[in-house]
Formats: sequence, structure tokens, C-alpha cells
Amino acid sequence: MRPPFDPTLYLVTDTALAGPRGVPDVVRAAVAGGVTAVQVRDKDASCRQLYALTLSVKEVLAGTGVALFVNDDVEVALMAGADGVHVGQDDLPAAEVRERIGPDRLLGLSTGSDDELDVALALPSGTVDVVGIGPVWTTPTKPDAGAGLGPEGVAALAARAAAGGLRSVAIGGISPERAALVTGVDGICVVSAICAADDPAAAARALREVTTR
Ligand code: TZP
Ligand code: MG
Repeated sequence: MRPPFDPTLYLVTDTALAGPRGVPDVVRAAVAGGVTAVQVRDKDASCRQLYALTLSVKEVLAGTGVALFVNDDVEVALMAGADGVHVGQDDLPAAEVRERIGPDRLLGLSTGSDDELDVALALPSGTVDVVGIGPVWTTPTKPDAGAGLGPEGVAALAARAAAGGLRSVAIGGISPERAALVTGVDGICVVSAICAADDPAAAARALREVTTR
């Protein structure tokens, strides 16, 4: 059975932005504020560090029902017993990742254009559980993500994803102030809006207020 996954408010972690508080404590606060899914992402971590970080976050999420994804690293996701893995366009192909992780884990895939979404939609049903669509706005968190698609561009891709049976989350530059502009997706995904917030629980609550309106 694939684990339950609520994409409404999806936190992607950033170790540098979490700072001395540490990622697990930021995740704990964010979940108290209403985050529904978490992805451990740390591009600077070694494999071993990512594994240790994933285990720490898994401990925080135990019993919460919040799904845990690992960014990029399929082996870390499997060894840590995460609920799923999230891959981008430069990572291993989604079909191969699905083969490796089997039917009982979640798979997310980043898409930022019609062509990338076409590839996701052409995969056998059940290969991908959720597509990340973005960036909505240009973001300093991922400068190489390129120009923003804008809320209209995201909504158009999200409509195509939904028509093809794929759930979607929007990512890139989303703040509590901007969140209401993002429509058509099943959830929003943030890094800095929560990880860089003085009060991650309050930031999550503010985002949830918009997503549940
Ligand atoms: N993929 C596309 S934009 C992005 C990722 C990982 C970063 C989003 O970060 P923020 O701080 O929510 O703009
Ligand atoms: Mg990646």
C-alpha cells in the first residue's frame, strides 16, 4: 500500500536556512503549524549526512501522518524507510526510480514546462504520484530554477496534470502573502517561507489559512 499523502502544504527543508535551530526542530514546529508533507533536501550534505538527517526528521514525523520524501537520493530514501522520493529533471528517470522503489512508496517529479509535463503524463499510471510545478516566481533559494512561470503558467500546467490524473504542487517564491495567487494545484510547496521564518509554526499557520480558504 502506498502511504497516504496530503499535498496541501508541503515543506522542503533547507539546512542553511534552518540554521542553529536545526532541520528537525523546524520540521516539528512546521507540522504543529499545519504542514502536511515534508521533503528532506540538502544539496550540500554527503550521502551519510542526508541519511542521518532523514532519520532525524522521520523520528519527528512518526505518528503524525505527515508523509516524508527524500530529495534526489533513492538509496537514502529506501534505507531510511522514507515514504517517498522526489526527483528532478537531472536525476534518475522516473520510470527507473519507480522500478527501484517498488509500488509502496511515493514518487514526486519536478516539472517546469509543457514538454516536461508531457513526459510525466506519458508514464504508466501510478508511476508518479505528484508533480512539482515551478518556479512560480524566481527565487533566491534556487537561482538555477530559472524564470518564474507566473501563477497563470502554473495553473495551466496544473490543469493538464489534473486532466491526466496527476496531482500537483506549486513551488518557487511562495510566501503567505503570495499564496492566494496560486490556484489550480493540489498544494503549495515552500522552502524559505517556513525554514527562514523566525517562527516556523506561525508561518505554516499563515500558509494554511490561505490554502484552506
Ligand atoms: N524547485 C523549484 S523552486 C525551488 C525548488 C526546490 C525552491 C523554492 O524555494 P522558496 O524559498 O520556497 O522560493
Ligand atoms: Mg533533484
